[in-house]
Amino acid sequence: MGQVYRLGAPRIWGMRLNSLAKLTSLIAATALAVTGLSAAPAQASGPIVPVPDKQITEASVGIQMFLWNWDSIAKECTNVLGPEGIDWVQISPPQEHITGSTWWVHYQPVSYKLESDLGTRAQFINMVHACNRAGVQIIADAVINHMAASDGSGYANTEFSRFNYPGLYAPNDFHANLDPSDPHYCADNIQDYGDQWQVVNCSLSGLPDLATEKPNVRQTIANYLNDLIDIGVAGFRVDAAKHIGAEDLSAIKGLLHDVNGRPPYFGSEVIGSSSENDAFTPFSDVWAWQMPTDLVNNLPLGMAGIYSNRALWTETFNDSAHTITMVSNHDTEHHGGALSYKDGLTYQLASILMLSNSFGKPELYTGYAFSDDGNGSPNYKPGSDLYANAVCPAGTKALKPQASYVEGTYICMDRWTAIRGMIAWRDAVGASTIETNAKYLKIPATGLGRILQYNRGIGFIAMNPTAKALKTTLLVHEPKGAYCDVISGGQKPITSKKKCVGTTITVSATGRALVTVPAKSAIAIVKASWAKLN
Ligand code: ARE
Ligand code: CA
Repeated sequence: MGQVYRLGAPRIWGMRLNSLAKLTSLIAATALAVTGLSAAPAQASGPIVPVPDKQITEASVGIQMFLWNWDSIAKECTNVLGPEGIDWVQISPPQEHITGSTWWVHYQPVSYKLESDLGTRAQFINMVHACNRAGVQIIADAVINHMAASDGSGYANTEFSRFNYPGLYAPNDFHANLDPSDPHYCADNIQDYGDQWQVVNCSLSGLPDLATEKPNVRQTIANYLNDLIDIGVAGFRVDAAKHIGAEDLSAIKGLLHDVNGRPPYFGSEVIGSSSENDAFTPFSDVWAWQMPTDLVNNLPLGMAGIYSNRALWTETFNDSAHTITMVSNHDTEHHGGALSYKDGLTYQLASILMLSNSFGKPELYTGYAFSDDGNGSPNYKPGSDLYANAVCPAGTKALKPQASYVEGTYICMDRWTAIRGMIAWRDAVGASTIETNAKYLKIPATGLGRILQYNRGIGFIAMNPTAKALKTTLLVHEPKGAYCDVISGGQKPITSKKKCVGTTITVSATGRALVTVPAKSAIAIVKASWAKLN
């Protein structure tokens, strides 16, 4: 589509919708009871391999693994993501989709069979179990606002037409085919994103819009999501949530099975302002859509930019406990408007900045190298109609951003030394708040506007977005002694011989250290490692 990602005008309709939502779910539940369908029976037994029993909070770190097939994610959970402390993985949509080699076929569901070019149902189940065992929750991308914009035969040979999906939906389950007197009837595409009625009832780019106010439609969607929950999925990134609307979406959530005794996790994709998001935060998290733009604009300006970002974030986003922070996602990477792997170290630094900030719940993003934004990965094998296993750069090339990648190579940001180090840093430092520690914010005279340092009493980080290394003395506020930098040293920066894997940082009795912060990079230490070295 290639649109510029802009923020919609603030709209204040959240409060009204929230109370309506409760009423509607009550009505839906009553209607289901009358029609004899059962609504969300309490689950007798959980999945075979239980979901890791933890909630997604600001202390968690997630990652979107875009178009990784199920076998590859299973291996990555076991070998990398679990051991390095990733808490949750957002996977691409798992349901049957239209055929084709573009990445966006996955956003046009044909049925809710777990058969796609990313893997079979058996492979999906295997992945969920492997990740759950590794302590990594699976957050599935749920495409439930619409179905496919064409007629034909799906990836798993399901016959369908645009408004007819045997066993799931009949034509009158779509807004376009309701009786014209129905208040939800809309046969057009959304023309005005400022008109909330259109946003919910009309079609998004020709995608047939499900009548999610209807109890049978809600229940069909819930059956699909409950299947995923019963397998062991922890929650959902709800695609096009803005077009479902908070009222219908919260009612659908009410039909779902619990995960570890709690409702499943919901992240709602509502590209818009914080006031537009407000309707969704009573039952879900939302993404910080302005953040990728802020990073693109401000990070190249140096630390002054980072300062203004930090202030902006806390003012313009929703509250920290409901906000997922992001540098990019699959849309911004492919349609434009965010930093990407093509920006190399600057992209990595943006992710470091996000992980170092206690505001929000950080979600990293990693996909594959591409030249044409619409294309799926060249890793897609038209002959077999399957995505081959993700192949990361070989050897030490997997450990940091590369200047260029062979098309189709997976970027595998989760393996970068600096990212691994920062996940550990956040685990140690992340729970403390900026407010408590704002007094430690300093810009040293030598690097005015270029280095940010802060010390939360348990960790320290200095970032340098410029193209030149900066050597300077910083007030680190840590006890005297030697520390190992996690940016160059990674998750386990101390060797068995008590040496640093990367850079050693020596702090004086006055809490100062002479440091060299590499270009477009950072240094970061955790106080917890002090006792091991000194
Ligand atoms: C494809 C073709 C279209 C064609 C359509 C139907 O590109 O030309 O009309 O198929 O045949 C993805 C791709 C689309 C693709 C679609 C279906 O990105 O290119 O369309 O799959 O295959 C709005 C929505 C937001 C949505 C974005 C893309 O509000 O929900 O548009 N994002 C999600 C996913 C996408 C996905 C879909 C939804 C559909 O993340 O990957 O589409 O399932 C402003 C507005 C936003 C608006 C944004 C962009 O910022 O405020 O609301 O986002 O502009 O238009
Ligand atoms: Ca809709």
